[in-house]
Amino acid sequence: MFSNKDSFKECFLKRLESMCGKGFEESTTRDKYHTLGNMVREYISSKWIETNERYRSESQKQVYYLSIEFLLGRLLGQNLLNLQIKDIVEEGLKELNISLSEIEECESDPALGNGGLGRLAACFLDSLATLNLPGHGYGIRYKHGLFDQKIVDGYQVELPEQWLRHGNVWEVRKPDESVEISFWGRVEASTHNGGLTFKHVDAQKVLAVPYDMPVVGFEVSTVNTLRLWNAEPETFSPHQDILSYKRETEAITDFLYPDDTYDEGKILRLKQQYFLVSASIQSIIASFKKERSNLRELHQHVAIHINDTHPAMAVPELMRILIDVEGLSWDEAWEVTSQTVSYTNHTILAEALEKWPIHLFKPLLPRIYMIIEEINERFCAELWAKYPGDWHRIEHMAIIAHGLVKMAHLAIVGSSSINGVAKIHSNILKNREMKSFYEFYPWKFNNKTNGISHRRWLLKANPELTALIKNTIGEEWVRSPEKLIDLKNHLHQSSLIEQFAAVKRKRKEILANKIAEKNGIIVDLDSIFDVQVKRLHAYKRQLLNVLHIMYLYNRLKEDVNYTIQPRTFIFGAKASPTYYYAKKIIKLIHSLAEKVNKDPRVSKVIKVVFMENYRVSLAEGIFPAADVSEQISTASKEASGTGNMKFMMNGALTVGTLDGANIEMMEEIGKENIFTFGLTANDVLKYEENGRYRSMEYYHHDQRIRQVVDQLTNGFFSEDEGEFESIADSLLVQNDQYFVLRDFASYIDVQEKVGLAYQDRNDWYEKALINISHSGLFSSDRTISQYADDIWKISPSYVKG
Ligand code: 8GP
Repeated sequence: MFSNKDSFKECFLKRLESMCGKGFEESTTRDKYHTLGNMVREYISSKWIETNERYRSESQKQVYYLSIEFLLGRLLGQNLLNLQIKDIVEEGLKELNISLSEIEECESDPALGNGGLGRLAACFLDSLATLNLPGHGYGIRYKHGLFDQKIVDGYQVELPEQWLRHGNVWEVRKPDESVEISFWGRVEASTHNGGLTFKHVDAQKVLAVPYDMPVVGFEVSTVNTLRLWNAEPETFSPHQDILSYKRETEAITDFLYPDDTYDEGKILRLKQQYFLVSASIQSIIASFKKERSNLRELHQHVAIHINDTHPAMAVPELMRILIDVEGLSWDEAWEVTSQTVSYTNHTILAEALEKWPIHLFKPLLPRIYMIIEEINERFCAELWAKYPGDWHRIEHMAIIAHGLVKMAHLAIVGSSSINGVAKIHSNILKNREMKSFYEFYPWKFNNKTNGISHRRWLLKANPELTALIKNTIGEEWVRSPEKLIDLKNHLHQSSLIEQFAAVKRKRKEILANKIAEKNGIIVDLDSIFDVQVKRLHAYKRQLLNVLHIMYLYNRLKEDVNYTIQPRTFIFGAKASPTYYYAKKIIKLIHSLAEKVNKDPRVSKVIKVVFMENYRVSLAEGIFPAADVSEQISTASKEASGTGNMKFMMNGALTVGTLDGANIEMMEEIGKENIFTFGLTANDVLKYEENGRYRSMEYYHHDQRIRQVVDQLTNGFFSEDEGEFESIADSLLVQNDQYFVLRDFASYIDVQEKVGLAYQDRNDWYEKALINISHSGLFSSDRTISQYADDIWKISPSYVKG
């Protein structure tokens, strides 16, 4: 191994030859990436082994974080940084005439997630390792992660993502630790010692093979594990049609979130969920049993966290293993299970709350279904005892009702803790969405406001800002991000403001170059970089942003004397492949960009840019360059948001509704350092209850609204007047479910304020620095410490001596 620049160089050259079978001159950048990646993984391995041994010898309580998504992003740069060998490597490579950043570009971006929930899981892993907490991730090794987005004529086209095409240097396949998963078949009951026992027979068996990836803590010796399961056929399978068995099996881990519009897709999704859960629980129990034998004590040594409802079958699966395999009684197993499992809810959107039709569930997972039935019966009996005769309430709270298995109810009943992801969201859960459960189990409910890893979103993404902060307040904040608050003591220094302005400009320049290269659009560095990057969804209201730009366009066209602070509107978003409305919005953004950017006069003042294939690696270049962060969801709908925190940490000012964590950001920085607008969550909830909102009234009474809405269908954008009719319909015919028109005027007002505020340069940058100085609160280290103390009851494990 290497310990300095020279030994690194020597090692690297030798390894390059032996790994790639080529001389240095002939090797490609990818060869170099693979060589370096392998060296780094080797560098990690002794710490990895040591960490596992330490956990074993100290008998520490472990937490296992089960998640159907881990949106990791590239690992090479982050690992180098966390291992503190980035400088050695970068300098060594430079002397060999190789650029580290070029090598990093070669790494594919593991996109094993859709958005917020998956990226949160990745930040959590980073924090767990850095805080020396014994916590590991369990997920699925999808062959194809979230699709690659191509834009063709303004339309989104999806291409299969291929992160494994060139192999994955970080993973270690562990076939010896494979486990069997059973689907289909039936349950056989028999009597044993006077009691009934159950066996799942005639099942189709599938092998779950673990691939372990190291999770390297920052500047510590802890290396935790992310275990990703791969589905493989069993070698000696008695199946007649071996080919279709193989195909069906491999399909389980082929794609992230297959389309579940049709039943076949639903079954596949359900299979994925059970596959993840069963493999993980079996593996957890196996490692528990290596050290101990009394499973009645499992909850004292193990915590299992379910990230949203996708892994909710952890509850019946753990019950199954404890009862059918380990011989515990129902009551013993229930005591252990309900104290081991905890659950986070990430959304209140009805379409995301999973409900499985019994007719699909029961044949696929007969024993699991039986156990859920029993949990449900016992739970309903408890309800009956507390609310005798209140059928309505019991029906509403039951786990199985109306032909459906309700996964959120299962998760709540089977968990010791249920948390939301921002204060407002947790309150909505308690007072509305899950009110009846809160009344029944008040002690289970709590809040854990989300956080982000400042190591990825500041140290790695924005080295220029990192250096400036270190020069200003020293380095303590790197380990303790709450210390960023010290920046506030330096705000009076005009040199700090100037230096920050220079950093921002540099980062805008880097992004502008990328935009020029990818989109062929030249943007003005003096313009406000106004950014909305996130998944495309009606509730996130990219449409409100678009309508505002249309309004500006109209003003600029109609009044030659109308002046505004120049702006570059930047979008990045993927739309779910079958979400037609969202795909139309992407097309609309492109049509608007075409109109604006091609107009000789308007384009001098505003530009519209859509950045293709938004993903973690692209995001790392966008957040540091932003002046304005758009967080404009309909109040009450965005559970927390985490992009808002990434922008804040990089010194962008938020234009936001009083939704999710925006509210807590405002409480931290003060009203004067954020631009809020629009309905509050209470306003929205009231409207939803009383049904008094009429979008048509806003259309009729506000000429500005009428003009932009009409432009959606009057041929303003395209010859095909029907192109955006569905969007116009969503606003008028369907009464604007997300209150876009209701918030339009307020949004225009606040955007005007933003434009004016930007003109006072000093004041703007001071506000930006205030945002940065308070962003430590939104570090995932804070969030994870709270989970560790309040929910999992785990403590750090340090190397002795
Ligand atoms: C997201 C929430 O929308 C976002 O507000 C929050 O910050 C993030 O989770 C992390 O807590 N929710 C999801 O990504 C989500 O619900 N995804 C499931 C539907 C797949």
